[in-house]
Amino acid sequence: MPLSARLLSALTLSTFAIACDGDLALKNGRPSVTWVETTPIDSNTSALTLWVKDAEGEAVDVAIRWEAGSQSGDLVLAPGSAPLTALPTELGLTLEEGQIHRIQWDLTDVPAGALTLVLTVDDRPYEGDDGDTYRVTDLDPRADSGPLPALRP
Ligand SMILES: [Ca+2]
Repeated sequence: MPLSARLLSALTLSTFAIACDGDLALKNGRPSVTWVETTPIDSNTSALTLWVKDAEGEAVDVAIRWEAGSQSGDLVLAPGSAPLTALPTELGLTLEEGQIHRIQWDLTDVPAGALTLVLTVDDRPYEGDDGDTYRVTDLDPRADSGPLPALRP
């Protein structure tokens, strides 16, 4: 193959690779939290179950805050809890609700009664925009909540 043809071929290949990268970035499905549920463990700890979904089955970070009237705070994990970062979602690819995860929530600084959970879900924590935010209202973490929907505002 003449040099010019090889150069052209190499150029075409690299252009193709760039185009593919662009397509992949555009096609990233944004992750979501679909449902949450609390189950009390003791007076200051509740198990928080959450279902997390991502179209590509990517690992997802979930940041959670609570709001109760004029008070609010970051969710504090109880000692020994599972993490809220790099949550796998592959097992939920074919499930409408996504993959189930369960963490333990330290309620020491959380007031009694119902509150709102604000969950931000990100599959690309080190690049691009922050993830989408979902809200769960009327959740009492010291009670069996049953599954409650997480909704976009
Ligand atoms: Ca994704």
